[in-house]
Amino acid sequence: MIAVSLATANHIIAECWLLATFSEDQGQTTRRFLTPPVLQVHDHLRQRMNALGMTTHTDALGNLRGLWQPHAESLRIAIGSHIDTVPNAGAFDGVLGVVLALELIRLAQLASLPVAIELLAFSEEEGVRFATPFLGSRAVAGRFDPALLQLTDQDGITLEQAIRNFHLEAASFGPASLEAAQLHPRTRAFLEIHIEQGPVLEAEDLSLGLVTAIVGQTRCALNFLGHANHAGTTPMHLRRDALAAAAEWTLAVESIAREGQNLVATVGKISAQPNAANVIPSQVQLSLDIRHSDDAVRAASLRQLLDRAEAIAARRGIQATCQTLLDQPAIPMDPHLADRLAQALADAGLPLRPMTSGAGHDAMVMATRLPTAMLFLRSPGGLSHHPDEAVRPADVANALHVAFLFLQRLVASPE
Ligand code: HGY
Ligand code: MN
Ligand code: MN
Repeated sequence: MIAVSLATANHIIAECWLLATFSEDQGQTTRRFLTPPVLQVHDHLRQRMNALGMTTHTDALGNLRGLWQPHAESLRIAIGSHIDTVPNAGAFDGVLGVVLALELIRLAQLASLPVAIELLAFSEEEGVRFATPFLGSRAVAGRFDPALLQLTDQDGITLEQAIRNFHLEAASFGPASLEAAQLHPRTRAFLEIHIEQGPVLEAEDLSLGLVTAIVGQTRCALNFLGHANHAGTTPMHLRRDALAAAAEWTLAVESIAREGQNLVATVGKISAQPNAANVIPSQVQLSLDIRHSDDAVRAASLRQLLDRAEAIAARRGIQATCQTLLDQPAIPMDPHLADRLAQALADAGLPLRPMTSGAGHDAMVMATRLPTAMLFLRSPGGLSHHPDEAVRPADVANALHVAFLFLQRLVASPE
């Protein structure tokens, strides 16, 4: 029987705060895909893994991977989460799952559990730098489309160039290294431990949640094309103002999502050209993020929003176009693994709270490849994607304890 102390939990939290200092921006945590601070995170995690006797390597998509394998034929599982962040992020989204996995491996070693564990520190889950999420886990799950290599970031650097610029151990990047990034075929299960990033566990005063499914999400890039003109001489009725159209549509997105049941839709990014106070905007780009647990509802709602964009544009004499960047179906977690997690929660004397994840996770990509389970920790204040994101030490201790009990159950009965 193991007991996870609050001291251990506090060490884990302190390590997440340390990793949060590895950032593109001074004084806040921003760590986009394969930017320089990722090298600092890799150096730190690689040292930790080597100290645990793990072998490590960086794969073709910049995922840092570590392997603890007591015996060549041990039951093999993968555990991990992402190390990239949104701009001005908190210290726990993604990284906590990686640091917890390190401690879980240490506990498995102390208990001489006959299990091989691959630790996956995914390089790109948020989809910030190339507006496309889950790049790292797509490579591990064998779902990476090489056409994505031509995506460009805000500086015009392609995804392929970003990979080549990063000091990857895999000297030659190409189809062979992409193939080599795929999960070892003997891997039986994937576990991701993550903060809930929402208000449910906090509202019900619960420490942990058992994820049963992850909602589907669509991400689009909208473009409103109007006509620039002089802000002082152009009468209002003669304007083709792209920003006014985009603003009208943004409010329509909010009102249509409010009318839906458990539908969420967000316009998070906007850029306007020529972006001058005395010029009527000729063109506006907006992002759309729309999510629902039912794929048919998500598709129908997206159609309704795009029809609305076209109607607004037509009335204003401008054009509205949409490029879909991600169409990620809702994904159920593996029921057998969920049962074991439920048993582990009971073993730990903790209540069972099955729940759907409104946030996307690498687990939804990994679940297309192998049986996958997710465990949530309470998000104090229901806050995430915010520098005040937090976790409670007791919840971290509970998560580690339940994950260890889950491992024990998996080893005891792998089928
Ligand atoms: O956007 C999300 O759902 C996740 O935090 N990447
Ligand atoms: Mn995350
Ligand atoms: Mn996130």
